[in-house]
Amino acid sequence: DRTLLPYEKRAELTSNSIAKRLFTIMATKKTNLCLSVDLTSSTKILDLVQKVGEHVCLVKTHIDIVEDYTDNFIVQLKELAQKFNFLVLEDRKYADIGHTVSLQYSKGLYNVADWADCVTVHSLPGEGILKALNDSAHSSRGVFLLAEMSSEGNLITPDYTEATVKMAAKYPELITGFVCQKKSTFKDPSLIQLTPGVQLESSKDELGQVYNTPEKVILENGADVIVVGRGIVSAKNPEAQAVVYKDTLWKCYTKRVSG
Ligand code: 5IU
Repeated sequence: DRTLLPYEKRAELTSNSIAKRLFTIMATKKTNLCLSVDLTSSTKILDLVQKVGEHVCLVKTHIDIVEDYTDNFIVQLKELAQKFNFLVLEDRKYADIGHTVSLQYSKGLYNVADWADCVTVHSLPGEGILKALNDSAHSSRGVFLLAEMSSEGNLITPDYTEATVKMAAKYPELITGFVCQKKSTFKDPSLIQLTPGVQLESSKDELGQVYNTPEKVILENGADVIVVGRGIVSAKNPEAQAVVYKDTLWKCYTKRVSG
């Protein structure tokens, strides 16, 4: 059972440098919280990250929703990443043919390859997408491959999930882990399970997002890094709420690894 090993042990097993760093950050900062900063103003993003940076292992961005993007925004975000010791995941969900994805990854306005420690990728187009990223990513970069989604009625089938996990096994140096919802999805303890769709109470939003509780996703469903967006971002006091999430999530993890 991959989920019973502590993060510091799993850090020793990885072939991907970002997975190693992320496991190590989680173990040293004692947090498995990933903040999804889905805000459209760069100053609001930086203000929030300044407040919660010490409580998270990973900050997840959607760079294409930022209305006032400048290269300086990235410089400042990376300074905060250094200061607070967290990694940056651009949740781009690449989904095109390899050639196009290599351009989207390393060209254009955002130059994601320059600054994102890791990115999310669909397996839908086939292996070429991983080949492309493997060629254009430098050695300290990682990919979270989408094996499942949190939204109601999504079209991913069990066969698709299984084929996704098989595809990842061919690129151990590139793959940081899977975005998935279930413990049974993969077995390899060197890979990280990133799970979105988490709030303190189970619920849904009006557009099909499904929320599970920390207990459920960590103790039953095998989540290693837990993505929280509106649970923190829309709270009256995001900083205080981040601490509540961090403590709750970490407690579930320690319970899991202590048997
Ligand atoms: N996200 C999901 N579900 C998924 C995948 C990504 O919610 O299956 I893959 C993203 C979308 C959003 C964040 O950026 O994670 C969750 O935000 P909320 O906690 O606000 O729902």
